[in-house]
Amino acid sequence: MKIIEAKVIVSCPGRNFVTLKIVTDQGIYGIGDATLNGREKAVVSYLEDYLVPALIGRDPQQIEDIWQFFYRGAYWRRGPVGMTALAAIDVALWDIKAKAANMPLYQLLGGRSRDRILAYTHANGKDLESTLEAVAKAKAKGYKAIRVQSGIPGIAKTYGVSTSQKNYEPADSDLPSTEVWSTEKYLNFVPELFAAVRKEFGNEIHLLHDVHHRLTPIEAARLGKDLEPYRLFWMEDAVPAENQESFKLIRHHTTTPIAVGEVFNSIHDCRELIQNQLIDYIRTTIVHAGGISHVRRIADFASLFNVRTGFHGATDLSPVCMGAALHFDYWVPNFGIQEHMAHNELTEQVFSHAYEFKDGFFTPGEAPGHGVDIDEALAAKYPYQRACLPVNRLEDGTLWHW
Ligand code: CS2
Ligand code: MG
Repeated sequence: MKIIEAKVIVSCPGRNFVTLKIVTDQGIYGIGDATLNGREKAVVSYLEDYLVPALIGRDPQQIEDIWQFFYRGAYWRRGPVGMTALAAIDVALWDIKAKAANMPLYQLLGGRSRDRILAYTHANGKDLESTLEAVAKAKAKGYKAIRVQSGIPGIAKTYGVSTSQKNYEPADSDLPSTEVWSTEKYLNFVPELFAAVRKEFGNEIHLLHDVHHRLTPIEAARLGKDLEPYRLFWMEDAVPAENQESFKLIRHHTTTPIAVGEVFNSIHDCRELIQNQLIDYIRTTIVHAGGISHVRRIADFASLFNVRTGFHGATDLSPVCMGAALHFDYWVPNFGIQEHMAHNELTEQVFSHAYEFKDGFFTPGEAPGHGVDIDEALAAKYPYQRACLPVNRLEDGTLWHW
């Protein structure tokens, strides 16, 4: 079997997505997600100018050798752009291999380890009252796990809170918009938020929260302690995770479970966190961490240290990534939970998928491959529109973590 074509499809059905389609001489093709929110064109160039020319003519069955060629052979290893480009190739090749074997991808990985895949969704509101309403809506849709984010009294606009009726979309302007942040106001409010959610909805539902990289380790330790009475499923991205060592301080002070990793792109970003059991869930995703071949290594390593998977699944990860992730979730022994922010109607039209949601859980579907496809003609109707993620400043103007 030979790769005869690999094309990069950029489309913006309400938000930008980059999709790689690899076509073989036997008519089988595979697709991979290559979307990096706010940096899409960088991945397009990395693929079109450097990786795709070296892909043509290769045997698509040699998934591992191709992975090593583009990782070890890159010289400039790791990083979100290169590892997202590599991930797209990897997922497309796994899609081809499973289609050639006429089996759903999870069977190729080792078969299913569970009957269904627990998912969590987002509930957010501009204030406490509207956030409680959003939690009620998510619960009514059948979710058993809900991420709760709220506007913070005294802060005009903050991460995770939609400013319209549409789903929250952080890449909201051509150039970075500026948000203002106050750790004090946040730390004063969040325990009150979760006290209100638990009072309203009881202890049955899993509650998650995304701090989004904004605290120092001791502040994160304090928040973790303050949230212990509300028994969160996890506290996510409490601190910027370049300094893996700093998680020792958080771990020392609180039993609130810790999740991190959506911005990681290789096992080296999380090795210390995992082997020292400083986290409970690893969130590296198939689209940003080198694809199925590399995330499988991360998950297997994590299984040695009681760390479970909790893949990132925001709307800026396309249905192709969601499909591949759900096949992986179906198989992986140390599965934790899968994030699911519903894509908009247009995206659902551009990307058909075999995965299904029912009563709080997903199943990946039985179609050969990962079960997701792209309607190229429809995708072509929605041209790319640059959209960048915001920046964040403290109230005194200091540039802070977004
Ligand atoms: C968030 C994302 O879903 C999450 O956990 O961290 O919304 C994240 O902000 C976006 O994916 C960034 O593009
Ligand atoms: Mg997050």
